[in-house]
Amino acid sequence: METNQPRRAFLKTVAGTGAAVALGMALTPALRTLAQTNNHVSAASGQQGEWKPTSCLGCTTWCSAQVYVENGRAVKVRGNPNSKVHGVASCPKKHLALQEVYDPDRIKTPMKRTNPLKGRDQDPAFVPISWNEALETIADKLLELRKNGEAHKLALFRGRYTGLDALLYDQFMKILGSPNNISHSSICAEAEKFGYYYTDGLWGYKTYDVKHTRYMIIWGCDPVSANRQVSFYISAWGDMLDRAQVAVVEPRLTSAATKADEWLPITPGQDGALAVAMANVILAGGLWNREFVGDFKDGVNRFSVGQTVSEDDFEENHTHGLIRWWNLELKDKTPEWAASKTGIPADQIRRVATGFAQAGPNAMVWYGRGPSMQTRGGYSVMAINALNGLIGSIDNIGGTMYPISVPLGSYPALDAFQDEIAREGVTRQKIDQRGYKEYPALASGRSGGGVVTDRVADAILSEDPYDIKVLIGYFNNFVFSCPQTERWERALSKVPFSVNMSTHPSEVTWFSDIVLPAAHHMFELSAYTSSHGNRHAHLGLLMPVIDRIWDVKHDETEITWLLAEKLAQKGFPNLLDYYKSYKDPETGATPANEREFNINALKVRTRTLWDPDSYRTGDRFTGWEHFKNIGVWNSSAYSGFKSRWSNMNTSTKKFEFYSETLKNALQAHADRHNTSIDDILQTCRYLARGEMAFVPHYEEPYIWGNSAEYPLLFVDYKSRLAREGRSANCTWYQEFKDVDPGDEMWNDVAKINPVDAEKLGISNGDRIRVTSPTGSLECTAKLWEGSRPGTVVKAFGQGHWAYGRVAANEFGKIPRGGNNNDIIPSDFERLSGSSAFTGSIRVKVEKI
Ligand code: MGD
Repeated sequence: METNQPRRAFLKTVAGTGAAVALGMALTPALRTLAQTNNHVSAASGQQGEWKPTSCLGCTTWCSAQVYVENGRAVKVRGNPNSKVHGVASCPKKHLALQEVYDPDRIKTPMKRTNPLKGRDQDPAFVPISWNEALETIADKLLELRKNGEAHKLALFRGRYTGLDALLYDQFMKILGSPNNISHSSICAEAEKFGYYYTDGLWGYKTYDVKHTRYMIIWGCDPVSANRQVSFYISAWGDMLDRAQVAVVEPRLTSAATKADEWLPITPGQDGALAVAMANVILAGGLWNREFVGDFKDGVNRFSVGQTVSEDDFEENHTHGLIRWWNLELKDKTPEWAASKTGIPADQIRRVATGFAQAGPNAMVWYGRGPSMQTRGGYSVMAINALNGLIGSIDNIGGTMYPISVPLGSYPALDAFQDEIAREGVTRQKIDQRGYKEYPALASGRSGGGVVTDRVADAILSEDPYDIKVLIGYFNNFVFSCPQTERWERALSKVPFSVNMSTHPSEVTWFSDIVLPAAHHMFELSAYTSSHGNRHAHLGLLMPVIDRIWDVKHDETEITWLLAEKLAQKGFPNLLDYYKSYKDPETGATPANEREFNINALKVRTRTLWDPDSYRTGDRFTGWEHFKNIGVWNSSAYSGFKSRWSNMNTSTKKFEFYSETLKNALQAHADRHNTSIDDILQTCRYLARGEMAFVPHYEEPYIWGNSAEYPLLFVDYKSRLAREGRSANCTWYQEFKDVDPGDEMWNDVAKINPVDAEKLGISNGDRIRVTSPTGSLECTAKLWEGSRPGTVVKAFGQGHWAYGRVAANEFGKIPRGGNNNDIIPSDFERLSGSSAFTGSIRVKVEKI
């Protein structure tokens, strides 16, 4: 399917004027002037305003921002023009933060639960308490655990975070003696990293050289809406479209697809088939990159469909195992073979693969959650990234890039502050069951190296490996954001004592015993965050650009210090003694209170960037005050293209079409459980056996539900307004929800192709129930041709029942719309530990 709308004009406007246009408003000349000046007298109020630097944590993009503050009030936001990553450009999400910070539904004071019963139907009956009472209660619970030899029964849940997270997430836990710091990474995108790591050695996120690319295949993500560094990419998109061909592989018409040259509306779960067929076309057509991959010794292409090739005939340069990959997997995987599985015509597969390879090496495949966060997604994304390997676009101009590192200072050593209890506690098995036979979670090549976030609910319920007695959570809402939410409701009801540090009441808050009001990251605290894009990395400061309106504190630094003080008063001084080792790098002074601790930690960590005597690279500053005023440090522009070739972080240092790195990791995991790799793969629901386990390959998707009872496949995606799960109490989110193709304002729609709707007797606007094998939700039917026939497409984000008065129809009782996680079963891409949100779930739709 091809689109022919005037794509350049549309996207350039979105990019150039940031969210204003995306949100449906045009910038008047007066506003444009405002956006360009640093200081300004408001026509409305006559007040002098000022642009102040900070950063946004609305998603993994981590943009540096500026906030226009007038008369003490934040009134407007934009990208920080000093950032070389995105400059003044900003995605729409950043603007929503204004409504978050001034939300009347925020948590304004510490509270405690007075209803001892926990459950969705139990009003917690919170009452306000003092900070002192809250801290006393928490400190007592922590000390009780240690006294009873149960230090490990403390768990800390982390969602989004700042660069200072180590103070709480790592150091606090290590000194108290618990191994259970649990992040949200595996409900975010760990399986994406798996595809890179086991081919080109990066356990992390790529950046994309979009300004120099000539062909882009976007696979299962929407770079102008979500995924990485949206602010930069939307600003570069219009020019990129003038220069490059774009093909989008997606079961739904995304924002990027509306302006692409080709849309390949793939059947969910069949991504691996498409990837190996494209590889077949590239090799059989002799289109691979000789400089990167190598060639047949006599220069004659022997990749012929159905024929094996002798390894002796080919000499590889910067890659490993190409011939084995061809012989084991690719030789029979023609576009005709893939067409029946993917629903994409063979000629389109051939055309896109050929155009992409001919544009190589200045071309890229950019993939996201769609093909990766599937039950058998690990091998699919290895196959997709292997296309980048075939055309030599890894670490190459116009291709995919490794992140540029930011040279940060180290934190003071903490070993001396860990007592016997702490040293023993941290050696325990983590509560998420990582490293169990069925949860290898092979992050960075290690058995149990990564988190399995969503297993925690079941582990708490079954007390395997043990029970959790004290839980502290911040900046996360797992009752809403993890699959099969009712398990989390039961699990949190079971934990005897839990603390939630949050800006807003949430579904997690509902089950908590103590609630602490958190400072808003973008406007009310000091920290840092870093990002990369546009051939640069930046480190941006988060700054208190406005006075705190309510009695809130920064969770990672201030609350942590106050807890350390309380613990010291009660006879456990180790944590406070350690935190006191954060001396001010300028004066050498020991922190005397939570604010000084916060600033010292920030200065210690970033000293290599702002202190002229510690300077290493990138932007130069005259000192801390100078850095604070600018608000962002930039690296130099990346110029080391191809330096990673034969210098990759894989076992062979090469790009691995036959992954020795994965073989080693699987073998280590199998050894740990005294079994074979085949047994591990069977346990993890993969079909591969023998040598197939080490090459990127196609597997039939593992699907929940049978097609007779559940005829449609469910497609979950992120709104371009989604500040992860926390936009729904902003009226702008509801008001402008139709910026997502096919969506509607103040509504939550499941988008169904008219062909399917007719068969089901469903009309536009009908109230419907969508049911999967593990749950159901209610929302509105939208007939939309942008949904591939056979699918139901629905944005994640609505369905909150305890996130404020806008997000719910009736707070605490009736959600607004439906939460996709109520119908997504708890399942995993086990090799990476990721939750499976895509390509794996069948549903039925009924009119109600
Ligand atoms: P959120 O749901 O955004 O985060 O899931 P989580 O990590 O659980 O909830 C964040 C909580 O932090 C909210 O309660 C909010 O009020 C609070 N909060 C907001 N600002 C602050 C602050 O400054 N400080 C503190 N302390 N608290 C704050 C996110 C996760 O969801 C992610 S990262 C992804 S990528 C997944 N996306 C996704 C999806 O696309 N589809 C489906 N179905 N599920 C998904 N779940 C995942």
